[in-house]
Amino acid sequence: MLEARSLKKAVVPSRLIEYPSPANLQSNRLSLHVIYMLVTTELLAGFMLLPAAISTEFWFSLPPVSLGDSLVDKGKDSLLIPEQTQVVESAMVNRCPHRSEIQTIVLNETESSDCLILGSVDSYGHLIVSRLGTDGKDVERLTFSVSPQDFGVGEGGWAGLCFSPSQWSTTAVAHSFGKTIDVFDQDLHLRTFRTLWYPTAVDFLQTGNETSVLAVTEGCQLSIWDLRVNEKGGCVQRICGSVGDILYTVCNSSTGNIAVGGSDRTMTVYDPRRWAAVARWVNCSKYEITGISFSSVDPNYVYIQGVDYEVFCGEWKENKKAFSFRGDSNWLGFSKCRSKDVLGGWCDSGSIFIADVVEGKES
Ligand SMILES: *[C@@H]1O[C@H](CO)[C@@H](O)[C@H](O)[C@H]1NC(C)=O
Ligand SMILES: *[C@@H]1O[C@H](CO)[C@@H](O)[C@H](O)[C@H]1NC(C)=O
Ligand SMILES: *[C@@H]1O[C@H](CO)[C@@H](O)[C@H](O)[C@H]1NC(C)=O
Ligand SMILES: CC(=O)N[C@H]1CO[C@H](CO)[C@@H](O)[C@@H]1O
Repeated sequence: MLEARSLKKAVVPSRLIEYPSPANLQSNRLSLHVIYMLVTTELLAGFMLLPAAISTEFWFSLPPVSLGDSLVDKGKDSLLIPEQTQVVESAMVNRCPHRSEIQTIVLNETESSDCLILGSVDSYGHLIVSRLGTDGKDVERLTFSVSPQDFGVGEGGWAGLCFSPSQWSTTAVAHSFGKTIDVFDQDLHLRTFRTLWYPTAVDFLQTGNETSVLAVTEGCQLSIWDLRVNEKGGCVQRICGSVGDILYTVCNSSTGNIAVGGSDRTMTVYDPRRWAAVARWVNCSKYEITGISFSSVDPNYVYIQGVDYEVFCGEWKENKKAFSFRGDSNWLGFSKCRSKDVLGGWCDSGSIFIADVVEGKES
């Protein structure tokens, strides 16, 4: 059983981000990195990045959370009640010269513990990857920047980005308007996959020790692409959902399952060995689903984020909700740490929410 150990709310000073721009429905515009520090008691410090008005990114640090036994207060229907805290430090990340609205930002760890890789992509598909110190300070200037393949033509729109789990320098960039997924090794263009519909989400999958496979949601379909395959433009699988619905999110679990969700408010989990649905959680969210992440603590649990400002955690096989929390206005960005159950959301109002979830005591 999972339990929330803390839920904190902090307000981004409005002088920093005066009028946050909304980006697209499913844009992923918050990235979270958490550092565990050992002092006398164990402490947890949060760290996040959000893009502001258009094209700059900000870095925030929150006060450490003590990892004591105290659990979060809960209201009706296991709705967690946030505890107010304050941003202790903030800075502008000054080297992401995007010229249009940032759509996705991703932070990834590197071999060295004091350095992170920051990737960002804007609405024209312009990708910038740079290094960032874990203290938010510059370690090095820009690492590399790649202009979209169709530079100068086309229109802006949603764009997504993911790093290969085995090699951070391998990056996939999805550009909605161009109906393309471009794969790069640093700034070297490796391949373009052409989707049938506007892509809405992209994620690398790991099948065994292979990491050349990508999952993409496009329209009502989940499509799977393999860098090693030439036939059919690299598309190795297409799974059709109900026509007319739009999928907005795809993610994989440590057990290999793949989950998708979207406008029909339903989450479907597939087994990639048979491409059969192993679970469906119909109408689980009140509004359209724009984000799903499997728990890193227990892969039987997922976190589902909807267009309103709710996020809930539940057991996907049992279709059973465990707890939820809410932002105080629409999410502008939401993400879960890659390897820990720490979730962060950024709201239109300027509030940020951070939840820390652990394995509960009773089972
Ligand atoms: C996975 O790695 C092992 C050992 O490195 C190798 O023998 C095997 O062929 C790899 N499998 C695939 C599918 O590449
Ligand atoms: C995806 O699956 C691989 C292994 O199958 C795992 O290492 C990785 O952490 C998974 N990603 C997520 C977000 O759980
Ligand atoms: C899910 O919601 C739709 C309406 O959006 C409704 O028609 C359908 O019956 C619901 N299904 C279940 C299983 O609740
Ligand atoms: C999402 C992602 O690419 N995560 C990677 C971040 O970096 C570490 C170490 O280099 C990898 O192990 C992760 O898979």
